[in-house]
Amino acid sequence: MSQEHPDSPDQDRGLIVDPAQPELKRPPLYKVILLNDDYTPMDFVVRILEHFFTMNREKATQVMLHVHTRGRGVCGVYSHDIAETKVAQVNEFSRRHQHPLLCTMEEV
Ligand code: TYC
Repeated sequence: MSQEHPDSPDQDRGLIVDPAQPELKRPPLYKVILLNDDYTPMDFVVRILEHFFTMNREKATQVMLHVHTRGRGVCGVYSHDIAETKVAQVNEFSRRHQHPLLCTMEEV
């Protein structure tokens, strides 16, 4: 009586099965980038960095000064949806306060 499972060794016909590797690619990450301009007050930029990127005053001031002198700077690295939300929140907040400050994102 042969009630064995088809995969059992006794039924093996020498076929080597290469199990498919699951495709597990890490989701891409995005840098949220702040751009310099000539008009947005420095303390407004510091407030943005404290509020939307949970930086303390010292870190926020350091990042603001980096953007001011270098033209752009990274505020943080996030998944696509979080980065997109941060960019929208910062740009909307800036517009509402009538400042030209711009925030953007790019893949890491
Ligand atoms: N350059 C602005 C000024 O001199 C300050 C500033 C810093 C603006 C960073 C935007 O992302 C910015 N008032």
